[in-house]
Amino acid sequence: MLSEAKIQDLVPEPDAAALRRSIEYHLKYTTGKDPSAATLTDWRLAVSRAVRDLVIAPWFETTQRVYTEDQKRVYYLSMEFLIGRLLEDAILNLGLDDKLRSIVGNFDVDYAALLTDEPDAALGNGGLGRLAACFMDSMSTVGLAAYGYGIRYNHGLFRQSFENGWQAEEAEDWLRQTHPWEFERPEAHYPIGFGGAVSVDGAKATWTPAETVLAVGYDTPVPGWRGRWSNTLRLWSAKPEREFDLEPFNRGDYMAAAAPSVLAETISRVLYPDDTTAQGKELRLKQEYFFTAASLADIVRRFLAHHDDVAKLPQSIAIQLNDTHPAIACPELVRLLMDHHGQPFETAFEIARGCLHYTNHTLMPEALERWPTDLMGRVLPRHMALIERIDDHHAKSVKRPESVKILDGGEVRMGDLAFIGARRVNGVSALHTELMKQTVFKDLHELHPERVVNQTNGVTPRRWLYNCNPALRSLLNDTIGETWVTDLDRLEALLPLADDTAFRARFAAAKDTNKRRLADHLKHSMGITLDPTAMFDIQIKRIHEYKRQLMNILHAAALWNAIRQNPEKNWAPRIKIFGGKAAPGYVMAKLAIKLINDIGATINKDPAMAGRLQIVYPPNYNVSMAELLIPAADLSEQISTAGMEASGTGNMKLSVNGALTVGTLDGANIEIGEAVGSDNIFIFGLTAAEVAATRAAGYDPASHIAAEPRLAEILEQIASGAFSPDDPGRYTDLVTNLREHDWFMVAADFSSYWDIQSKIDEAWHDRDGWHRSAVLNTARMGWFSSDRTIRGYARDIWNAGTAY
Ligand code: 73E
Repeated sequence: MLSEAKIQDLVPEPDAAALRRSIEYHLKYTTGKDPSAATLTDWRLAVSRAVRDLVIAPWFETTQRVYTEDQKRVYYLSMEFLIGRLLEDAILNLGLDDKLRSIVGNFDVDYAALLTDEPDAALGNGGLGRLAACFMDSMSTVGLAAYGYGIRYNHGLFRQSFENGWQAEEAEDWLRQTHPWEFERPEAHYPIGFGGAVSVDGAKATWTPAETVLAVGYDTPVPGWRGRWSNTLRLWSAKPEREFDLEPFNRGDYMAAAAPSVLAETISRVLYPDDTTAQGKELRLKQEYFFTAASLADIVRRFLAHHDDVAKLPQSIAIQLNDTHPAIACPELVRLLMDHHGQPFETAFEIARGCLHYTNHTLMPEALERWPTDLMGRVLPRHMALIERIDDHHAKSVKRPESVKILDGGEVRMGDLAFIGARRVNGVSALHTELMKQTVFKDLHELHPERVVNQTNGVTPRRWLYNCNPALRSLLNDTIGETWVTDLDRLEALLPLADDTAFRARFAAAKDTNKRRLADHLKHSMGITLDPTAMFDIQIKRIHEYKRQLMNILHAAALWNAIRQNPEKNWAPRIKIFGGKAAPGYVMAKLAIKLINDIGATINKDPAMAGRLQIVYPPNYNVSMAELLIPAADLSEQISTAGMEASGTGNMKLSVNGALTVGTLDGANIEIGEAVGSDNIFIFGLTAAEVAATRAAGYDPASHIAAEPRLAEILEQIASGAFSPDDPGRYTDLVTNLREHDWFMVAADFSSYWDIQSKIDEAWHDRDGWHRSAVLNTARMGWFSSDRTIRGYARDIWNAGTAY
């Protein structure tokens, strides 16, 4: 372990004068600007570079140390890293907030505006991508030798706006200004092949690809808390092998001359905007192979730089596959070991399996990746042959081969490939892991009972408490000191204070500050007024039928009816806030957005709702918006159909910031409920087992609707165009679907949801009781730190050490 003195040396606290000089230096010599001509962005880049300089020493130190001690390295392969902004994160991490605020102020630059000038790095869709970002933060904070590998998309997740209540999408462009956190590594480049043919000569196969692109690495240092350790995130960008064809240029065909670069660069151009849905597109398969192959080439090169026996790979490295997106890693590693390092198939497969681990994130059939064998064979002929061989090899080694084939009905089932090629397979919450064993991986689990383990997700307390909630951060630091930042269980010291009136008042004041901060923001960005004393009832996540934003907005409409019928009742004043994007091709999700906006418009313009009920849906929910919304939430909506949300991580962020959860017994909600106690969470609805049994028995939504007049009434209203007078038939299909199919069981759960929301109204009126529960949520959520999750992976899966 590094001594404290050594840590200080690594990040020498710069005095204000040195920091100021560094900013001036970068403005002048890196950007080439004079202060009088500098734009806000010029200043931001100069400040970012001055801050970045401070993490270089620990970064070199970590790399050097891992190398000299030959530590086991962990490689986290993920198609998505949903990072968000980096500058404020780095500033708070290094404890430079006060200093920089005053230095930047002295330059006559608005510090807050400078921080928010940074575009979000939105290289992910939702929970899976954000988990990867939280893990990078935790792996550095606990001092684990790790590299993240992914794709440097030119365009991250699209920007969302609303046009007349409908979602509209616009390309995102985070790289338009220089991205000051990355270092291009032109020397770290690998040719990646596609297509072509394989020739076999005895035991030796030679793949001659038809096209080749270059993967070029871009490195971002990822400093752990106080910069005491720093890992690397390496993102691959696709470049042409040759920029330009001279022959067509000389003929005057300038478009054709540039063709190679256009073709190659398509591969890392844009993030597929689908969350929990598999895209069977050739380009997607190419993206997956592109970054996986580049990462493995880099990993093997680094290993061979100081080892000579590839059979020892599993002792030196552990590779984690974030879902099946990089599952081609198994045949690719086998290919490298056989075709480049002369290993026989069986040995190659065992070495590969010794290195690989697979995290499953969803059981939904539409999310499970399957590639047609003809597509796979065309794009990756050598891999297709190896997948067949792996399938046969596995089938021969087990009793019931027919039930566990990777190749099925002309398709490659990537989940099965990932499972068979992995040492360990994990789910992301206790319930999800159990369901994995009982459903999609039932047969494989029976054959390999030691393989499946659970690692319940977590979130980084740095970004999701310390950074996003300054009001609560100072209260916590004043009350229990700062150790909670790297040891979130310390929040338990708050437990006795839940009954302390003075502390509760301060806790409530912090929440109030956050609600006012959000209200100010929405005033400026949307021109709307929010009453900060109302309950902020928040549902923020991707729009998906299983997450049931629909049930939430139906509840709002039912509440609207009930309040109009009984305006004098003591309703808890509520502001329902929605945030989230729909995949551009997901028609039902986009219709749900329009319905939220239609019902919202009707409610918001009804004077009888003033001070009682309001609907707010700010467009373009992203990491930065989450950082504003989460600390301001009173109520956290986690209402997925039980059995469908693998874990959820927004649920954790909201609870640790003192929001009470209304939720189903799904994903990590169950474990959150166990942690915070049943008095401090509002659980409702069918269980996963009941959902399965109801479906098996033949679910009939109509009977539930008939038994719940509130639901029947709003469905009537929606179907008759009460919220869409401009197009009364807009929701006909949506309502018919609810009445006749309702796969996600909105009708079955609605009464239970209504009842629990009424209890929530009552609980709200007991202000002391509410605040007590809020304190207990924060106090008992320590276990949901991603530091705990990462220590779990290191111990149970990677067999890797941590320095802290
Ligand atoms: O429950 C969440 C989970 O908290 C799950 O839906 C999400 O992963 C989170 C982190 O574990 C997830 N995303 C995807 N699958 N599961 C996914 C699938 C395909 C493309 C993009 C994302």
